[in-house]
This record gives sequence, structure tokens and C-alpha cells, in this order.
Amino acid sequence: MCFHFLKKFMRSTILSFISIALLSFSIGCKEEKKAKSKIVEASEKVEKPKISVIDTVVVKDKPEDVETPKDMVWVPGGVIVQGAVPQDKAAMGHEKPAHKVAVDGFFMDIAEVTNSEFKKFVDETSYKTVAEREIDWEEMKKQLPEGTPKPHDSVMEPGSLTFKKTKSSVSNLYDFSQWWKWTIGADWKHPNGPGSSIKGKGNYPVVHISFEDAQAYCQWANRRLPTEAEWERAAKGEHLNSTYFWGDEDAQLSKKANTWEGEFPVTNIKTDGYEDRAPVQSYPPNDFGLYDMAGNVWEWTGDWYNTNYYKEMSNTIVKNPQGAVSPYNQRDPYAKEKVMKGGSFLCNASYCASYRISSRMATSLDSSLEHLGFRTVATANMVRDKTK
Ligand SMILES: [Ca+2]
Ligand SMILES: [Ca+2]
Repeated sequence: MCFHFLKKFMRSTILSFISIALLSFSIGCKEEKKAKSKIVEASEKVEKPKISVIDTVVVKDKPEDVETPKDMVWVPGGVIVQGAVPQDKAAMGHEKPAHKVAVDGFFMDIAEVTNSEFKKFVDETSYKTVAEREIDWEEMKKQLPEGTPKPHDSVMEPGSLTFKKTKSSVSNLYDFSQWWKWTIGADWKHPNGPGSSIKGKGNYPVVHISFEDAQAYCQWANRRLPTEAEWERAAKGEHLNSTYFWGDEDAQLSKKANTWEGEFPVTNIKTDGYEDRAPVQSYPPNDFGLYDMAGNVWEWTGDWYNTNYYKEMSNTIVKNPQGAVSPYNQRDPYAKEKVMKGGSFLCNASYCASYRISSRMATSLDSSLEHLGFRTVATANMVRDKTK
């Protein structure tokens, strides 16, 4: 196999495997504006959630018999409108239509899970993240068109996706391969690839975490990932009808969140103080005391990503919705993706503005990226069970 062919092959195969929700970038970004009609025409139906009750009686306040776990806060239950608010000009098609959901109160980590916290889990369990394992071709090919040939063994070594600034302006922001690089040796302990480290960065968010890795951590910690509805309820705080957790003013962004400032992906002017990840809690919290619900790193939710889900939800009020029953992305029928929320240090107004509350992206289950982490939640019952 000649080098040129291999290189091309790596791009088409490895990158689509890792899928970065590239789709998501395109869905979440400019291309979406052109593709609204296609989404409306999508033919695949979402199965109706089993719990489609019109029951809006929720657990609002923290039960008195349960102590708030360390480094968590109680997110009060309520009926909220999930999805784009009318004044949000950057809202994408898959954030619409907005629809009411009823969510019971729950506990949530005040911050993204940090390197120190993840290290404790790994030290106790010897867990190996997906990015640290050889690529499983049998799993990989399930997310690729039938007949896709197996890549050379040299590109099946453990690795993850890292971000590299471009040297000059990018005219085609759809082509993510210009700034995302498959990097052998990149993982949570080497977030920028071989030679980088997390030494002295215990209070930074852990990244290069796949969905499976996040779930394994949750199981160890007796927690779970939030649903998308829970995450959005938590992010809103008392700002129930705002674009951002602080209101609708763009001008406050630099003081409120770690995002990309300047021309993406070539110049970062760092008005917010950070070019890539920032230590957790570097910016003010939202109304509920939750930090970095906008920016810093994207956060996994437990919900399947299905491009038709919001449309199916528009005429009912579901209590504690668990997301779509099955994954579906009309742009990539092979993808099995979960929803992630909050945006990251790479989000920019010219591109995704994904630090907005209703913003969402999709990432395939086995993907890991240097801007994707997570935080955990627990119900009152989960905390009770743990303290028994
Ligand atoms: Ca920044
Ligand atoms: Ca975040």
C-alpha cells in the first residue's frame, strides 16, 4: 500500500471512526443553516419514550434525610423548556422545537471531573481507557460502510484526537481534518499527545474520555451521567429563558467561560486567560453553584443522539426524559452517538457558539477528544443507597 493511499485511508477511516461528531460540528454549525429542510424531511421515526406520561409533579427540594455529597449541589426539580430560546439567533435546527420537560431534582458535580479524581479511580481499579487500548477493528467496522478495508496495523495503535491550530485562515470550516489530528499516544495522561503530561494539572478537567470510560467511572463512584434534560435544567439555573446561564449578553462571555476568542482555528487572543483547558472553577458559577456549564470541556450525557428526537417531543411533556430510544443521524446512518453539552475551549461565535445552554453535539461511543470530559449526577436514592 503506497503511503499516499494509506494517508488518505487513515483520514477517511480513522477519522470517521473517531467521528468527533464531526457530524455534530456540521450539524451544530454553519452547514446546519442550509440543511434545515433536510432535517424536517428526515424519514426515520423516533420510537416514543416508554414513559410518556403527562405527569409534571416533580421532586423539587432536596429530601431532608439526605446529605449533599461533597463537591455536589442539589439541582431543584421543575418543569423547564428544553431547547432553543426564541431570541437565540445562533440556535441550530437540532435544538428545535423547544419543548417542555419535567425533571426531578438531583445532585450534580459542581465541576467537570478532574485529572485527580479520574486518577483515583484508575489507581483503585487499574482501568484502561479506550484511548489507551489497541483499536478494536470488529467494533470499528460496525460504524463504517460495509466493505471498508481494515487499516494497516500501524494506525491501529492506541491514540486519540488532538487539536492543532492551523497556520493560516480556514475558508472551509466543514473540513475538521484541518485542525483535528489522530495522535498515537494521546490519552488522558497525555492530553496533547506524547510528551505532554498532566503533572501539576490535577485540578484540570480530565479529557480523552470515551462514553464507556465515563460510565466506568460513574459505576465506580456510584453515580451516573446526567440525561440531556437534567443537564439543561442544571445549566439554566434561575435563567429559565436565557441564551446563556448569565442572560443574553454576548459581551460577558470572556468573564464567564473558557472559549475560543479570535479567529478559529488559527488565532486565539485568550481574553478569557486560556488557550486550551483551564483549571475547573476558573470562572463564576451559575445560579445553582455549578462551574463551567459553558465552555472549558464538553460533557457527556447519557442520551442517544437522534436528529428527530426534539420534533417527536414537541407535543407532550415527558417526565424525566431519557432521550431517544435509539441513535439516528441522517448524515451518518452507521453512527451510534450520544449527546454532549456545554461547549468547550474551542467554541467560537463564528463557528458553533456552543456555550449556549441549548447547544448540543453528538459524539460516537468510542470517540475520545482533547476537549471532551464529563461530570456526574446522583439521585437522592443513589446517595441513600451508598450511605446505607
Ligand atoms: Ca479560552
Ligand atoms: Ca463544561
